[in-house]
Amino acid sequence: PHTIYLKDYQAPDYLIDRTELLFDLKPNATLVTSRLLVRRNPDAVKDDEAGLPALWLDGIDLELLSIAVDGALLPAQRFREEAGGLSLTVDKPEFLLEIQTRIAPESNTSLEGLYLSNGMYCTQCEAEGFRKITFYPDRPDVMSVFTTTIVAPATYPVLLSNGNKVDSGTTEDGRLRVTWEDPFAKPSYLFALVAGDLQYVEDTFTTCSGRNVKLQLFTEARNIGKCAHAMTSLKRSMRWDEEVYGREYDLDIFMIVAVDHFNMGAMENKGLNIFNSACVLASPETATDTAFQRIEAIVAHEYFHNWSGNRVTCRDWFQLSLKEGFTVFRDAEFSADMNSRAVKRIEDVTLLRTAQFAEDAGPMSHPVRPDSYMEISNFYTLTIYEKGAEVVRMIHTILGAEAFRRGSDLYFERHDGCAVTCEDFVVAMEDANNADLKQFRRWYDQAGTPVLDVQDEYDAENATYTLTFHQHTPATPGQEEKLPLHIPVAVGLLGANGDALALDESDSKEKVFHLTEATQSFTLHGINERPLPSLLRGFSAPVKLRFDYSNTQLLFLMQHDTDAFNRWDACQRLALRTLEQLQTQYRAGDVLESPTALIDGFSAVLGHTELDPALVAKMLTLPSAQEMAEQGSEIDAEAIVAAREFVRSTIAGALKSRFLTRYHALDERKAYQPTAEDIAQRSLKNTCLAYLCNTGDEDALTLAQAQFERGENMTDVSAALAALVEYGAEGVAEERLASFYQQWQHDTQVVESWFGMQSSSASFGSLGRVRQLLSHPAFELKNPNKVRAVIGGFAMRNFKQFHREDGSGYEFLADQVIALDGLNPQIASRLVTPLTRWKKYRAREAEQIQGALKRIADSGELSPDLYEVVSKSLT
Ligand code: B3K
Ligand code: ZN
Repeated sequence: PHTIYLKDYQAPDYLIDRTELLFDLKPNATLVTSRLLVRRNPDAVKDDEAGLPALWLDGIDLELLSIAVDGALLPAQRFREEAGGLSLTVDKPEFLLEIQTRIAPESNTSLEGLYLSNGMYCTQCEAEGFRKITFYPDRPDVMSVFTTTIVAPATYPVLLSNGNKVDSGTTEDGRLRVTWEDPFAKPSYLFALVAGDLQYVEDTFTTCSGRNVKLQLFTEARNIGKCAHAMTSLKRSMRWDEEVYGREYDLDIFMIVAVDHFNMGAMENKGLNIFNSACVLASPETATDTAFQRIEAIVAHEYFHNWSGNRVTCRDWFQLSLKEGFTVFRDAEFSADMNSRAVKRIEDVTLLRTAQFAEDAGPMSHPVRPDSYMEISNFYTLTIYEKGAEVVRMIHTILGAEAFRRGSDLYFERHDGCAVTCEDFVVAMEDANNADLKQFRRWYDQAGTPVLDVQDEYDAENATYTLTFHQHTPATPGQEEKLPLHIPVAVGLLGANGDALALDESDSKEKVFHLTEATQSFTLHGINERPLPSLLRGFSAPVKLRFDYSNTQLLFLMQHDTDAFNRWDACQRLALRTLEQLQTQYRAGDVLESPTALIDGFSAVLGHTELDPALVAKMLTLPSAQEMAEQGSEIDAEAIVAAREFVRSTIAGALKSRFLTRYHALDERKAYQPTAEDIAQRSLKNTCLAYLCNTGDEDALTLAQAQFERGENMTDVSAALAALVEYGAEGVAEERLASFYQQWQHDTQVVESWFGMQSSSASFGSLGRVRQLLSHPAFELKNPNKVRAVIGGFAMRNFKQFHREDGSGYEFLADQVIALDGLNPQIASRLVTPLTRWKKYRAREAEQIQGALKRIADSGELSPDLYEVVSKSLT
């Protein structure tokens, strides 16, 4: 595998004005005929005097049957098949190219290109999957108008592709034929095809200009009762995008298809979004609140791509965050508007701090706009998505909501129908507002998480309060020198009675300081008492903020901060600090000290009945072991587990009666609804239940048992089951798991979470159990959801068992990754992540993990995907 650099970007030599595709579907011999109107690109770097350049077409795993130019077969000396594609010498500036290839969807286990899932044909083309379908300039800056004809046996009554259906009929031999035409020019990565025996639910949406759009959601017959929530989410997204961004849908039809075998969440193909079943199908009996909210967010995300991604797309894959960062920001704001804003922010920041900060500090660290890659599939990362969204959010914060909207309007207007860069986005934001984001641009090309150290000084005599900020970003692989960034820091001040203090004459209670230098001070005047600062409100920048708060100050912020996010964050800081101290005590062999400050804090929070229960639930949730690992300088897995278990059980014991009171108060019998209010209530109730069961008391487990048996909705049932599995006796857990499986074995989504619940359980999910799950009849190594549930659940969410001191967890993961690489490189390369950060562990674990990685490296020829991650991790 070789490295591709942004600096080498060159405009394509040829453009494809029209693409006509004909698919004759057969599981092991699908014929693909393409007719391409090819034209020399006037904007290419060129010297045509010396003859026209060769036309390069990407192609992988294709059997080439014929090539014709303007109706005549192309002689053999005019083309050459090479690794990864086809090179043609045509010597005409414009021509019609016809190519026929044969492919075998049935044996395609990479789930990229055209493949079969439960007997249904579907495609996944982003980033470079189209080249597994036919020879084509498979790059996002070649945009073409597509017409697609599908021919299939009558057993595949539903034949779908992008755009509008323009023709349908039957062939002479009785097969079905349908033609779709997509009037919007698009890159090949947005192409999609689906063929199957599917049912659908239908609805309509009237756009702001009064056009009627048909909405269809396709799935296998057994899932037809699980489509309502996604449909509601879709309609809400469409309305929201009109209201908040002025973006109207553009085709007459919008389709969603649910597919069981899918590498990621979903895909925004023009007019035909394809979804992982787990990210679109839900019913109260089978899906948890978390699933309901995830579906709402992903449906919105993919829909929003219609503008931020499809109408305006990326010039090259280094610009991926242009569409992903922006679209994640858009979907986060949508979810915030639909649900609790603070809780949505807390969830996103938790993910960022846990996983993106770790990525930024590891061997795969890269900027939001990377400057090189080996395999683009490896760059669909938390940095591109989540940090990219934070960068867009900071632009929103710096410019303000109205100015941001002016910028986005200009961006869409200026670049509609084009393939552009992150730079174009920033320039549009500047031009629309006469703003200067020169220094801000560094966020796009500087990797690593900035650390922000803050000191304060109060001058009682002059009533001034000064905050001094010092920023620095640690070096990352290939980037030693870091420059100061433009960091917006939102700040509020609290007085001794807990009131928000006025920060200036106009009485504002919150201010955004713009840090642009390595060290910078800001002085506020007219501050008549020593204030307590509430810093980086709403997490206004993706940095690690350090300020020397005392426990008392953190408890005060937890009680009084008007910024809900910072209220939670104060609680997290207190918990992280407590856990850190306990790890030190554990390592020293000392008696672990009771976490009294944290208990006081939790007790106060639990008593706060007017606070949003969802926020309370978040505050009561301890940082995960993964987050603790990211926090410290050296990872001692055993100490992390010991400290965390100690804190949890001590809190559970100390506050048992308060948890019980709150549990009963929240345990109302009512019909399930996935509303923000009800979800909040259930989340706190089930948080209380988990703590109660953590005491191991019989009455608590009986409570869980009763909740499990009532079976009112999947949220309550699975929370109760998870608590029984984690804290109940092993025999009880086994029995409940078996009866649950018995009941739900025919529901794929439920079975997936049943797998995940076991493999991620610290007490139940031993390696032995996980191995058993791998040989369970419902497990399928070819299904990414099952792999993620069982193997991912163990390696990524079961810190305790995965890090067993004999290193068996690491060896197991290495074996699975090796086995998977032959089937599905993208999944193998994702799954290896927990092994990539070995340098951060204590010597013994570091050596074990490094050994497992080396074993993968030496196991034979790796896919480019896995090779890149493993080789970068080992250097
Ligand atoms: N754009 C797709 C991701 C494709 C990943 C390809 N390996 C989903 C999304 O972000 O909406
Ligand atoms: Zn996306």
